[in-house]
Amino acid sequence: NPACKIEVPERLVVSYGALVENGLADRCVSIPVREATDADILLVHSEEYLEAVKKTPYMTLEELKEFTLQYGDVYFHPNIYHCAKLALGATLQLVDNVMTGKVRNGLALVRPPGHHSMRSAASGFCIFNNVAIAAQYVKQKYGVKRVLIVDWDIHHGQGVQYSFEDDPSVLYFSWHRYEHQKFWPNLRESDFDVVGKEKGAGSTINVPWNKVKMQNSDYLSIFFHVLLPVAYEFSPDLVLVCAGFDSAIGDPEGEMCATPDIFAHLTHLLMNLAGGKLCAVLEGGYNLKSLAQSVCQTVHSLLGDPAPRPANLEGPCNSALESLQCVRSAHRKYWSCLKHFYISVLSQGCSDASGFIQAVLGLLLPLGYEYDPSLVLLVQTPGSGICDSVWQQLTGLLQGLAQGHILVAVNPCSFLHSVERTCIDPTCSSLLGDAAPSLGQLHAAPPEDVEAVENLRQRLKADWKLLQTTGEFMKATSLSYTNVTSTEL
Ligand code: Q9C
Ligand code: ZN
Repeated sequence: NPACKIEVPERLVVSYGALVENGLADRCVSIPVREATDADILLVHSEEYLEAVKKTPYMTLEELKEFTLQYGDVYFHPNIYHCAKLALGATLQLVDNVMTGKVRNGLALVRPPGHHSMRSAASGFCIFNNVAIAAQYVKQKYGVKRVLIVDWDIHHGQGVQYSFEDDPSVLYFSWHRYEHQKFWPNLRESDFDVVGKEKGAGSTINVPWNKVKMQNSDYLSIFFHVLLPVAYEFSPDLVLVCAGFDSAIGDPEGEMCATPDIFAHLTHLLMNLAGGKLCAVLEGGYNLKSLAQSVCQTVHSLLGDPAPRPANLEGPCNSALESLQCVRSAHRKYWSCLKHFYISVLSQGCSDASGFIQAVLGLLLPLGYEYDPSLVLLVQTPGSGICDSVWQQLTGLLQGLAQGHILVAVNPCSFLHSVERTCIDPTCSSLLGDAAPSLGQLHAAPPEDVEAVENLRQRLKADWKLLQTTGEFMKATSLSYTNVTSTEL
């Protein structure tokens, strides 16, 4: 199928080759692959579909073409059933090794990709839904309570969304090229107002990109103002990434302009969730050069290397701000972190973890990324009331700035304390690259300081573009956004 001529074996050859050339492959633990079993596949797919795919290795070319016709933008090579079992098996091997603590995190370099395949249908180069099955697998095998799936591929992983639309234990986030439904797979259900069903309402988060050429600032703004606040409130036990790199510059499908460096930051920003348990699984990425560089940036961060200074952060474009605003209002009723912007750092004396984290994500990180310092100086003052795990989250997140150049001045009392306890100081642990312990599910932050902090944000946002969450479009179309609260306006 000519629509599929970009999903080629060279994608893995160049990705792995770049890891070897940059000395990254040697620093990783290679995990042996296995073939997925029928039971694994049936965690998400139907028996009829599995039986049909099983027959493809024995079909003639004519029969394969005929079989393929019932699905969209996918092909069946006689070997693909075998490859799809290895892709899924590799994903599950990674998840097993992360869950049992044998490795800290990892990237599964696999093809065919998975996020478009549905219960009874192949789609968009995908046969079995590697990541959706991995989420079901960890819930069943390890009793994991909450899984976050971050789909940074440039296409909407509709297969993942359908698998979990009524399941509150799996939070699915996807951004995708949408262009008001003009872009493949052209689904109404990829829009921002589709949020999940029944008990799962609020646990599907769609960020449609209605223009091409989105840049680093657009991606970071969505992380700071949508994904990260919700992810910290959700408090996952495991983070799975549908790691498609067709969202990087030069990709013929995505046509976006984010640079490969951005994946170092996206990865870094997710690494303090779930105690650092993160499994990235390759999805798309069709510009071989951009793909290889993006894969290296992701692995650098997974290995704990400092991230490069983020390039050209000029603030989000208006179309991105419109999407951001729409997603936030669609989800305001499900996530307390979206009800207000920055909360409760002042009079509460930082004793409230959820308010503090919201302020860090919504105010401190956007300012820090835009300012682009060459050194971060973090001072712990006595009596700040910041508990160890919150302090570790802060120290971890700030290491994404200044290429990881950070100098921390700790409160001498807490230092003495930790020597007595003969356990490692939380600051040292974070500087050594350990993930911060999970904060647990965050409750709604107390509302007292909303007004004061909101005033501060209003004053700062004229000069700091990464603080903006509304754009020029609001002036022209504010009347049509009737569910936007006055706080937001
Ligand atoms: N211009 C993944 O990235 N459309 N799948 C192809 C050719 C299908 C993408 C149209 C794109 C599927 C995993
Ligand atoms: Zn894709």
